[in-house]
Amino acid sequence: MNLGQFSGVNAGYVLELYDKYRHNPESVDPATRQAFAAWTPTDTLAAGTAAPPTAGAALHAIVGAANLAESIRRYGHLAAHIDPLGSTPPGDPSLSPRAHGITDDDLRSLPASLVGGPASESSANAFEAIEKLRRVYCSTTGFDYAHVFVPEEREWLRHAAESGRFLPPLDRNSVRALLDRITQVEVFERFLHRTFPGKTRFSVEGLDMLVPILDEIICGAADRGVRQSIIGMAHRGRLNVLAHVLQKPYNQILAEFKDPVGAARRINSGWMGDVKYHAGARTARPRGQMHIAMPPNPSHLEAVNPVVVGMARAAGTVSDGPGAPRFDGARTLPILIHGDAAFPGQGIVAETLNLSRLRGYDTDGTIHIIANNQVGFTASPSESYSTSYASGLARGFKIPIVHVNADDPVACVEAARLAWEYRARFRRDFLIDLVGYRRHGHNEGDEPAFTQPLMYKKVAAHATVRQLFGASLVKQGTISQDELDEIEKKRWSVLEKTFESLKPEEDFVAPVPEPVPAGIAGQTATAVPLDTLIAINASLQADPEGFAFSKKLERNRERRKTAFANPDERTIDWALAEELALATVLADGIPIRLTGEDVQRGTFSHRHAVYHDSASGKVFVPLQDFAQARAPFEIYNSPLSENGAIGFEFGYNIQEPGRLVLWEAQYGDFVNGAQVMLDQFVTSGRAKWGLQPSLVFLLPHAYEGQGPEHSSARPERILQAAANINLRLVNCTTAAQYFHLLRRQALLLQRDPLPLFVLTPKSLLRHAAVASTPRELEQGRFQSVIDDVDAQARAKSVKRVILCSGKVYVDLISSERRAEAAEIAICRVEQLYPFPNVALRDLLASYSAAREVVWLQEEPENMGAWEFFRPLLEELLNGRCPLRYIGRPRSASPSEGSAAWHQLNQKTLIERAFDLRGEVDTPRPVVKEVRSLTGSKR
Ligand SMILES: Cc1ncc(C[n+]2csc(CCOP(=O)(O)OP(=O)(O)O)c2C)c(N)n1
Repeated sequence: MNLGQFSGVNAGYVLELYDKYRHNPESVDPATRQAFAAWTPTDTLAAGTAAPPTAGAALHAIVGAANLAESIRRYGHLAAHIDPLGSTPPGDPSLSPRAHGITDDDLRSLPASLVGGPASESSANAFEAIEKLRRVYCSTTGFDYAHVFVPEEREWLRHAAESGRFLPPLDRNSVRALLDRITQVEVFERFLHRTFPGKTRFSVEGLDMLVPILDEIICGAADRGVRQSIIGMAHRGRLNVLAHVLQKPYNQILAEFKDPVGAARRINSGWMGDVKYHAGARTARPRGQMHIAMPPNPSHLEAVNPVVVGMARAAGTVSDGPGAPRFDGARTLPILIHGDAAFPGQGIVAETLNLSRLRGYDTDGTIHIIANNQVGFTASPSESYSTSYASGLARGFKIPIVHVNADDPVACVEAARLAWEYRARFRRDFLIDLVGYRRHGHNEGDEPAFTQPLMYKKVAAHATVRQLFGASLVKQGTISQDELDEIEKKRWSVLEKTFESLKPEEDFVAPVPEPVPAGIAGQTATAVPLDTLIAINASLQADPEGFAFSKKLERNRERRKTAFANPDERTIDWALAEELALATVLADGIPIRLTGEDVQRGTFSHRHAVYHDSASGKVFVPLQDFAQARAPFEIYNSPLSENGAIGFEFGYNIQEPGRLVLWEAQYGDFVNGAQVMLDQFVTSGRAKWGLQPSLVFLLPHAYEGQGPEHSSARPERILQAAANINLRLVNCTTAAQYFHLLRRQALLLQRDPLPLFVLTPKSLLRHAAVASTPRELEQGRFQSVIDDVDAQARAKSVKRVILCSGKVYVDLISSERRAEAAEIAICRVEQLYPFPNVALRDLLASYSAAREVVWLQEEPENMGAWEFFRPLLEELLNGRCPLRYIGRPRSASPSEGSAAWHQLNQKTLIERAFDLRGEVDTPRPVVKEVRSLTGSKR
């Protein structure tokens, strides 16, 4: 017999065993010894060289048996009966002895030890051991872990599956408690179905075991000292989980179904509320030792994933002193519940999984559950994913997967216990693919048989998991039929009593944010005494002992070191203003987290918040290592993600609102890759759910001739979402303004938190016109509008007031035509939202002789702030003088694709700004001229 004909890892296993036997026959068990004794391999086998060995039939059978065992471990899940509706599993040829050239009789003649593992221990021969393996791997659980690369983990998973050590106890009390829980879950849905017929609730029925699975994970985690669990989930089963896992009182849920009109009267501060199956909750008291939270969820499936892991990261980040904060994953457990169509379909899932092992994002493992009802709205699995299972994506991330039949409560509980133990031991993600069905249509008013007639014939005839489990317990004699009925009756009566005493108006509870006293933001004192700044800067810029800075950074470092030599000299550039702002915030005891693509150095090589020793590669982070710091600073280069990365930071921010959390875009326009996060969470989270985010977005951009991307950070998108004071949008033009702005944001975290969008510059980062003096940090505060000081001195002769924002201001004041434009005032609107009504009103009033006000912007007319500002400015002017627009024409693209074309347009823009000839009555928008100049007129 030629050993070379055996494929698979078990040829190696047999040879290893044989080698052991050769050196010491006593080292293998007697049956194996006997098999090897009948086999006479050539010397070449042992040496592993030249001619293939020959052996008798025994060798063939031995290798076949070992390969069969391995195939069952790897592919047994393909034959597992994981579908409660009874579809035939695909199976795999390698699961049959024939595929390995052996028969059951061969197996009977071989020792059980060839199969290995716990299955072999109590078996008389290999056949028995293989049958035991089949019961483990091909039953109602499909253990799918062969893709796990770490041998220690794989071995642990193998042993866990085969030993059955995570099977739950099956004594009377335990199974009765499980039955009671399943009954509670089912009765809740049936009660709602009967009481509110046709009302959407996205019932869990068909996946009822979701709740006991969560129980098991949470109890396991609580026993091991985890104090907080954060659950993310979509609509399916949410009400049930809220009621039973988060202990949201029945009366609150029932009141939401009643949708009382009176509750609407309480709506204020822009609060609009959301549908009940998007609501979040937090357990008021710990459940056992554990606090459980579920953030609110938008309709956008899976979007909540990075938010939950960000929350978990924040909850586990210990920020009790300066330096780098410590992360303790043992404190918090994130759990994500996915849909079987949404998990493979939504890219945010991959983005979130990709965060799971990254420094700065790792949460020590998330437990994922796919609530797999084998249908997505009306789509069947073959229309939803190209992988074999809905969970396929997780394989690439080497996440162990257990597919489990939702009609087998014992198997489900085992899967949950295994998930928790794996997570606790290896601190990595785990996935349970809970395979069930959907009892009703997508929602309860939907007819599923239109599209899945065969499936729904089966569903209609299919008993519930409570009925099946209850019947099996009665049959086994564990409980009586009367007890079964009694449990159900008790659960109905709780709901009925609650409903009878319901007072919908009072029971309806909505989170309404506290109104903030007017003027807080504008009055926030952000100046820092010069002495303090000098001391902090000296600490920040001190060279650590023996650290070799890059030679190319010498000038930069020298500039920062000497920045305070003359307090009235413009020595503070953008990066230093930022470093000082963050340092002073840390000195005030407020922790900071800054992330984004390449933020440590800064996309434009300006920040250098993390230095790398040229010789050793060691890093030095001044903001983690300066004497005055009282709070930790963390800074991470994010992965190349916007949607996932922003979702994560949003979660971090709402979990720990006392920390200043900043995210920087590589270029501002890329923020649109996270439009879902902006729309669904950041800008509307307050109106829908009463959340109070304060996340900071730094959005570098500039019209510099580099094409349609990176020119605009698309302020129009942010302004479109601006209402009810839900955010701040700023485009500031000096380093001092940026300094005061960041400090203001930190100081308002507790008192007036709002998301802050900062349109930050690119080439202006080092521009002399943007640099500020140390004195400007020592004095003043953030100004939402900056007047033209020179023009103000001759206000009576000013004919045109130009209002502009951001970099274009520098283009205007750097123009040679500026000197001769005495009749023109160039004023900056530094804060675009909240609209600086009072400041602008006063400013415009001060130019009483003005014959026109111009809004000037670089963006096309349909972009930028113009369309938002126009009605507001018209209201302020109240017909006193005309309001004109100078800017690029309406355009589908934010800017020109050629530098030459850009320069031409920019030049025309500036010329128009200083050209008073065509004023007032004959407005000539730049649009026409630009088109003809570039020859693109149609
Ligand atoms: C991003 C997104 N796209 C589309 C929808 C509309 N939608 C709501 S539920 C649903 C089906 C989801 O199927 P699945 O993930 O299997 O969850 P199930 O509803 O079956 O529990 C769809 C397409 C949505 N909510 N979110």
